[in-house]
This record gives sequence, structure tokens and C-alpha cells, in this order.
Amino acid sequence: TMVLVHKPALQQFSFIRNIKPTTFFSGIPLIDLSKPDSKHLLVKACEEFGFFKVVNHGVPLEFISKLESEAVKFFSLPPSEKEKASPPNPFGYGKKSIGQNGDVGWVEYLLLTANQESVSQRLSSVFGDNPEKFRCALNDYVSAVKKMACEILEMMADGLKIQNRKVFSKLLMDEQSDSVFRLNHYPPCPEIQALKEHNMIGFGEHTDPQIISVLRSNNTSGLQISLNDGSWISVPPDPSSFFINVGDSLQVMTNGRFKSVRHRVLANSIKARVSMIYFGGPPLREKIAPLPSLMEGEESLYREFTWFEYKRSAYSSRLADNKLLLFERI
Ligand code: GA4
Repeated sequence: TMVLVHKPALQQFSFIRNIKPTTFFSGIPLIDLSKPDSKHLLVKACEEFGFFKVVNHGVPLEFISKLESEAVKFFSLPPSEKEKASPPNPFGYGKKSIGQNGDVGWVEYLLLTANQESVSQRLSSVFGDNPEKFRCALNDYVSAVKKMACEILEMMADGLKIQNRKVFSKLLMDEQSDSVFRLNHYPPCPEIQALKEHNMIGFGEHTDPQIISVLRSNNTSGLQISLNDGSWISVPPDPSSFFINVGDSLQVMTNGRFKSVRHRVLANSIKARVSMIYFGGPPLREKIAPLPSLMEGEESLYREFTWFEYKRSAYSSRLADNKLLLFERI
């Protein structure tokens, strides 16, 4: 239930009623990428939750800490400096407002293309004293995370017994892949401590439109995922692991077998949360439809669309909307 709290400075944000204290969920599937057998657990996790945590991921911790410190440095700049990198659409700095359809959150962020060549010129001014340092940190991190995402997608294809294990990963590997990178900063919100039974929304509930999302955060809680019964569970933060989301496009390609997970972030009253997310997407012209080999005897739940069509439709919707509804077969 959404509740409006009548406190002038905060009333523009969204709140949720929350009577229970935060309890962490211990049932999040844990996938060890160094074990080939993990492919079966991976498939199970994507069917049950559309969400899991990975360890032994092969991404150097140095890449993670370097990019995190660059992100922290950026978000610590005076507002006037950060504004030089706005607006966020399609790429740049944004604050409070998410997307272009009226969603707001207790968050500021940088949206970037994951294609290295085209990191916008506008941003280089912001990384003032040393733009190359930021660019390198971003490049190292995104390359390593993309490689891991492709390995995971190949293990998924194996686990699903698909002949071509690159069916999913090739979409991210494509030069024209429409992948996005996001740095989020959720400042602490001390005022919410007074609101005992309410939590403020950092980033409202939604599913990710792409194929796969790879999230890493600092040690601050806030991320929640929605279970099939509609309840929300808190994900214990783990700065040395990655969290993987199934996106809408992967749900479609698996004809609904894998679930695109609904998730959100709640504001924290004490500690800042910093997260970095790689959204692996296909090229814009790519046709998205259930894979024939996964449909034996089944009917397609979705009509075919291009990623361009889906993205256009998703980007003109509100965060919480069910974006796949328009593409379901009746
Ligand atoms: C959710 C996943 C990614 O963060 C994102 C978001 C995008 C945006 O911030 O501009 C959207 C959201 C996301 C889905 C619905 C639309 C578009 C905000 C919004 C209200 C970058 C993406 O690809 O889709």
C-alpha cells in the first residue's frame, strides 16, 4: 500500500507501509561459477526466482573497488558540477526523477552506454581532473562483467539443453548490443528514522527490460525482490559477490520458463548505498521471440517483437507497469 506522508520536504517521494522489521532472506540461490555442475542450479534459480547470487565470478576485486571509488568521487562533487552531466536521457546524470514518465526515487545516478567507444563527451568534463582514470575504471569493469554475464548465459543455455550455447551470449557480444550501465547513489535519509512504520522508496518496483542484469553494491542493504506470492524479501548485501536478474527479454526467449524478477530498493536512514549495474541487451534490430527448441508442444506466450519496439514501449511506461503485457498472446 502506498501512503502519502505529510511532511513538506518528503511528500514528493513514495513510501510503503512496513510494519515488520527488516528480515533478511537466506534462501537466495547461490551459484558457484567455478563448478560446471552449477548450470542445473542456475536454471532452477531462474525458474523459481529469476534472481541469484554468484561467487567465484572471476571479476578482479581491484576493478570493482576502483570503479566504486570513482563513483563515490563523482557523487561527492557539488550539485552544480554533477548537473553539468545532466540530463540522464539517453545518457548522463539524473537525480530523483527516474525515466520520463513521472517516477521519482531517493536516488541520484549516472546512466551510461556499455559500449566503450561512445561514452558521451558531455561526461568527460565532469571527470574533471582525470577523465581517463574514470574511463579506464569503467572500461575494465564493464569488460569483465560482460564476460561473466556471457559465461552465465552460456551455462544457462547448456542447462536448458539448447544446442547452440551462444544463443543468448551472442546478443551481448554483438558490436551493436544495446547494453546500458548504471551507477546509483542512494544517500542516507535520516528523516525516515522518525517514520517508524514506513519506508521510503529509493528505486521503485520494476522488472528489467533487457536479457540479463548484473548488480554489485557496497555493503548497504536496500535491495528487495518480490516472490511469486507477492511478498517482498530483503537481499543481504554482499560487496564481493554479484547478483543476477533475469530480464524481460530472457523471459520471452524462454517462453516464460525463466522469470523476470520484480525488484526495488528502499532508502536507508544511516548509510549510503552505491550500486553498479550492467544491463545486457540485444542489438536494436534483433527479433525477440521464444526459442523453438524450448517450445516443444507448447504455444508461444508472446508475439515476436524487435528489441527496438520493446524498448520504445518500455521506456514510455511507468516503472511499476507490467511491460510485457502488451506483447502477450491472448
Ligand atoms: C529499468 C532498468 C534500467 O535501470 C533502465 C531503466 C530506465 C531508465 O531509468 O531510464 C526505465 C526503466 C529501466 C524501465 C521503464 C522506464 C525506463 C525508467 C522507466 C520508467 C535504464 C532500463 O533499461 O529500464
